Amino acid sequence: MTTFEQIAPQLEHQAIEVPSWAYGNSGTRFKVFGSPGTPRTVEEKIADAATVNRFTGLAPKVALHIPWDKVEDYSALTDYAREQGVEIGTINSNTFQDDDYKLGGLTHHDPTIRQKAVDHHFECIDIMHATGSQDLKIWLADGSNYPGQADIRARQDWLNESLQKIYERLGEEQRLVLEYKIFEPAFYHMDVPDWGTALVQVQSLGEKAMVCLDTGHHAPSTNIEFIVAQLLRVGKLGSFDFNSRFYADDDLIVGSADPFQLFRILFEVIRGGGYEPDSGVAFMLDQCHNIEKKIPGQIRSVLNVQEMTARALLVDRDALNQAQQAGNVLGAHEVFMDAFYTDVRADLAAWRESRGLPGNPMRAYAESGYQEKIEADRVGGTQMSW
Ligand code: AOS
Ligand code: ZN
Ligand code: ZN
Repeated sequence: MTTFEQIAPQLEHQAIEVPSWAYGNSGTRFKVFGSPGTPRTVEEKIADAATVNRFTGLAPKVALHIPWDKVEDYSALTDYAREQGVEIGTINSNTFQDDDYKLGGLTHHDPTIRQKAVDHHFECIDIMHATGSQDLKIWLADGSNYPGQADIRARQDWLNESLQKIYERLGEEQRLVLEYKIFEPAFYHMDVPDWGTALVQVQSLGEKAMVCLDTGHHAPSTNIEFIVAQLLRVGKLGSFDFNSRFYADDDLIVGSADPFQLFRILFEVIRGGGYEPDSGVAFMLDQCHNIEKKIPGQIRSVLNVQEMTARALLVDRDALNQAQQAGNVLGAHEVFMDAFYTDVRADLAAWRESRGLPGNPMRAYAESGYQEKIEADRVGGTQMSW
């Protein structure tokens, strides 16, 4: 049996990047609810992200989305983030909210629109230089709604040309991570619908191009941990967008809908070396808090990832391997499930306290007065959406 004491040192380096848009108002196509205390500026979003880190020690970076988080001076924003105790992480591009991109961005049939989308990514890379960000994350809304509407094959070539241009612009230490999604907003075909397409595209670019796996972007019943294993096997898993879902891209709190799936994913990450500090696999959240308070929503999320990581680390890999080699089907399954069913909450609370963190970050935040303060202070101005 592996014990908590044995795995505790491996929890030290865990880092989960939080998305700036989790602190803004969001919703569905039916309604975006406003909520008291919502940031009115990028700085206020960063302050909230830093608060999540202060209470958990788990979230040292905040991802930005351009143009949602556009500012005049990114060096000043980087300094501001550092003063708050966090770094600016991944820069996310956005080619889904401009009328020109109605029929596609990087894959559009018109080369001038494709170039416009490429230029947007060049701007993102400039921002990355100012913020010291490593990753440019590209998620494309590109696709079509009706069979025959678009040349789905030519668009793969146009996508590749566009990505090539972006890739060539990257700095030495920078990476491009390409995210795939099965559907939405396009409903007939997406230009990057699955990990196979993402892999084919990034493999043709080079070493600095990787795949981003968003856990909510698959068909129901997809074995996501298998995709994790395969991408790690070929060295192309660049990052995760963690969230959980009941139906499609629900963007709910990671680990809330299916904690066992999160456990299985994290086990394969660990098994495949993706949890090593220098593995190059970035853990990120991609979530929206439509009805719950946003900061506690984020605290809950990073704690869920930590808790399932601890349980996945508890899998006795030697015993598992022995049982597998012996063809002991139920013995191997039992080793796996023993770890999943281990309640690590009390051990984690004690471990946090030993490091000067609150044992129960949810309660500590609720008692801190931060929520009441932002609700009182942030009146006037315009609350940010996403
Ligand atoms: C969209 O479904 C994707 O998950 C992207 O990662 C997107 O950029 C993010 O959700 C912000 O909307
Ligand atoms: Zn995502
Ligand atoms: Zn998504």
